[in-house]
Amino acid sequence: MPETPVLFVLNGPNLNLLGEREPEIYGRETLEDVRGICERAAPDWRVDFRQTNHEGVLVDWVQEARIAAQALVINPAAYTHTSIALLDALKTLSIPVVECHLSDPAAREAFRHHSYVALVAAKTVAGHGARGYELAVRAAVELAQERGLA
Ligand code: CA2
Repeated sequence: MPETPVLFVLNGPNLNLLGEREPEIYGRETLEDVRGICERAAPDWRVDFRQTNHEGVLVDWVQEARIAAQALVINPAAYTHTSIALLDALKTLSIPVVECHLSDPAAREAFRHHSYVALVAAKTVAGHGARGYELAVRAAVELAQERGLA
């Protein structure tokens, strides 16, 4: 039997506060709720779901995904708009990358309008709240299957 494919779902700074603050922007679900949404959206995959407040840790995890994952969903939070280091790490991947945001950054402050991650993402899901993760996971799984990775 082939090995269970692995999906990394990586979350950036402050997303550990999900459900506790600013529900009008980010919704009422907690990050643990989002983990469950991701696991249910990919029942045939092992979902490795993580959050960090540190840019370098996110870079380390993207590098880990090169060898350990067949697809990646990432909500880099504020690093979306600032991190060339993260972009450079993502550029080294040959697995599909799907960018996911709870809110729609394009409809918010001007400083959120540019995404470095969008330069390498096969798809971006934004503005669907926690359910957006379900859409992002399904898209990542589909892309990996299309590319023969899973
Ligand atoms: O909409 C998204 O998912 C964002 O990636 C969230 C980031 C923001 O910087 C991006 O522009 C869009 C912020 C995450 C902060 O998460 C919080 C959650 C609850 C309470 C406070 C912050």
